[in-house]
Amino acid sequence: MLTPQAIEKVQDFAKEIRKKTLYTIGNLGVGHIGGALSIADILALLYSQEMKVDPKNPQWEERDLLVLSKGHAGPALYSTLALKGFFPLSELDTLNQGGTNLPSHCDRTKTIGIDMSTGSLGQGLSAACGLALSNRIDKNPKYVYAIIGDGESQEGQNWEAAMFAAQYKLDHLIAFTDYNKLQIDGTIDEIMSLGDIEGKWSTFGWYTQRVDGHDISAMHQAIENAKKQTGKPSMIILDTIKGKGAAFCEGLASNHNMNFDLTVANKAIAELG
Ligand SMILES: Cc1ncc(C[n+]2csc(CCOP(=O)(O)OP(=O)(O)O)c2C)c(N)n1
Ligand SMILES: [Mg+2]
Repeated sequence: MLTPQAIEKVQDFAKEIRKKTLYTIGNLGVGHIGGALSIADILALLYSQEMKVDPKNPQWEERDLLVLSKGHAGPALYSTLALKGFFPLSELDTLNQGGTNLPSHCDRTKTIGIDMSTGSLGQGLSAACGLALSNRIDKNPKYVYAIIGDGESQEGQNWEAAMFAAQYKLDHLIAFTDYNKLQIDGTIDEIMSLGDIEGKWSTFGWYTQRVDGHDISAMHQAIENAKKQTGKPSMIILDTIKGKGAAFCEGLASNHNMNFDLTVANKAIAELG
């Protein structure tokens, strides 16, 4: 269990991630703000409490890995990595500009601290399975974490990965579904409902939990539970709000890839306190 002080620290980190993400996308003028803000809390928890990482030694063999399969949320991960000291905060000013190390979608060949290139939805969980299996073959006990979108879950390749991970008993793979109920064109339920999403993952052989994706303590407990499982991969469904924490976009179906400038961003940053 995390102490109240530890929870507060993670919450503060999540707030800083939200502020930097708002700044970075506002500075560029356009970006995937909704899906970036919905994962700020899980990123803060992973990078401050759960993952073994060393910003001074980003290729450390024993580090845990993250596959941000919904690679369009890259700016939230870049903010997290910059705040952790993987690269200078000033690099955030270059998001998606010519010659940048920070493209709009994650690229492991460009950005220090990014473990897998993503952005073509549906592929990240398969990559995470491969990493988890190869770590086991190498007798390296590190964990592989993956974050997939709820709209992304409609991609069939996820379900092939689901079968694979269960078949190979990938118990050092812990995946999250960012269940923010929205995709590009509207709600998940009106476009292609995930139905009984917990039942689906359980039936595919995964240890499945569902928690509030903005509740640090509940997510930490779920990760602890997942680590205790042997012989099964874990899926943690996170109930989240797309655009969480910024009044101008929170919960809006139109917040997927939004145009907004620094005036709007700075107002939202000030409101976060
Ligand atoms: C294979 C593929 N098809 C389409 C896209 C374009 N695309 C980018 S984000 C997105 C919607 C994803 O929705 P969801 O997974 O719910 O993400 P979030 O709500 O977190 O933004 C789409 C269709 C893509 N990146 N890859
Ligand atoms: Mg979504």
